[in-house]
Amino acid sequence: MENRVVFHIDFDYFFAQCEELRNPELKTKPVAVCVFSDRGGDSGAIATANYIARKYGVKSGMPIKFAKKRLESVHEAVFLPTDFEYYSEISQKAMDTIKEFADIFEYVGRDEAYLDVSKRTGGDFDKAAHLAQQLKNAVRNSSKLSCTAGVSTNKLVSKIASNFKKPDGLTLVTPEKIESFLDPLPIRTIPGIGKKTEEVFLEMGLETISQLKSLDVFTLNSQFGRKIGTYMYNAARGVDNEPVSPRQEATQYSRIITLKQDSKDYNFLAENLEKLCEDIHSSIMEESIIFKSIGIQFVQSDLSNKTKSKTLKNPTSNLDELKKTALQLLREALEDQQLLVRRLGVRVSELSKISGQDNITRYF
Ligand code: DCP
Ligand code: CA
Ligand code: CA
Repeated sequence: MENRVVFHIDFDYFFAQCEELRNPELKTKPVAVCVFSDRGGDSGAIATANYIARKYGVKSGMPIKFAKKRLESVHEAVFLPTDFEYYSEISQKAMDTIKEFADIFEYVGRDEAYLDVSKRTGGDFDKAAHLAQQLKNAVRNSSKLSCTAGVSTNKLVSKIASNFKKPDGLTLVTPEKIESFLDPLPIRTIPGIGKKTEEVFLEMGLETISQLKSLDVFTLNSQFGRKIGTYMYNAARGVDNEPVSPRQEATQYSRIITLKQDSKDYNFLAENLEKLCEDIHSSIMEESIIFKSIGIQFVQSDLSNKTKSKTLKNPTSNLDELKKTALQLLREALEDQQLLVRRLGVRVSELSKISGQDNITRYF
């Protein structure tokens, strides 16, 4: 087959759109969904906002206080707390619909997925555009959600394409149009390139992807390291060979080990538990995941199981908080412990993405 055909699908103003679904009156008002911090009051950050609120400059990541200031004069503005369970429910339903359109389905996060549709379109981009429109209609029918689709030959260009026109967009970039599509875009539109990297290029007088192409791969590698340098070199040319790899939503991460000796000694178990926490933490950081529930597990000397878990007030990705909670669960679990512990495990669940954006490491 000559062409791969890849879709990137991204739900529009996702948390805020979910809120509009269960309360249609919100549709005509500015809506901001807030992650309130433990400090109380208005401390915390905006998770996302609907497009009406965005007109007032309200953005993801902005302190709630700033957002309230921007909407000060708008009395009907609505600020809501997050409800992750509800958003996941809607996401699952929509993702089930989306999967049906894929030869290979790759779950990226609650509001994002890649689809390889090379087989069913036979590499034909007219067919692909039609299929993407059908997918959007099907998602609207099954879940009432609007989403945006990027259609091209690889994950990178499809992702940039889906970002190009939102909400409710469909951007098709055929192989022969990739260069003219990418050239005028700001360097920042390359996934993984953040503010800091953008500034480095601006200082070099480089603003657009076309200008970025003036740097050869050796210059980029020496400035950013071989991995990132090569990634940028290829990205500027719309080159990305990363396959769409089958991936479903992870609902939990867990690790379990067999202890060097059976034990019910707090210090011995705590030491092992901390290592397990560190291990699990490094994999969830790679995936930019935050969690809300923490559990520990004993497989006891008679092979029976014992578990304890705790749900946090707010999702976190903090290692100290993970360790602290796991150790507290360990202490509680050992209070009436008769049997020795043979295997020790830890798990985190009720997962979400740190943000809708992918970590740059995913693009290598
Ligand atoms: N999110 C978050 N904090 C951030 C960014 C995002 O909590 N700093 C959450 C809320 C979003 C969801 O992730 O609804 C998806 O993020 P996106 O970046 O895809 O943004 P939206 O879906 O909200 O808007 P868009 O229409 O631009 O895709
Ligand atoms: Ca989105
Ligand atoms: Ca997203």
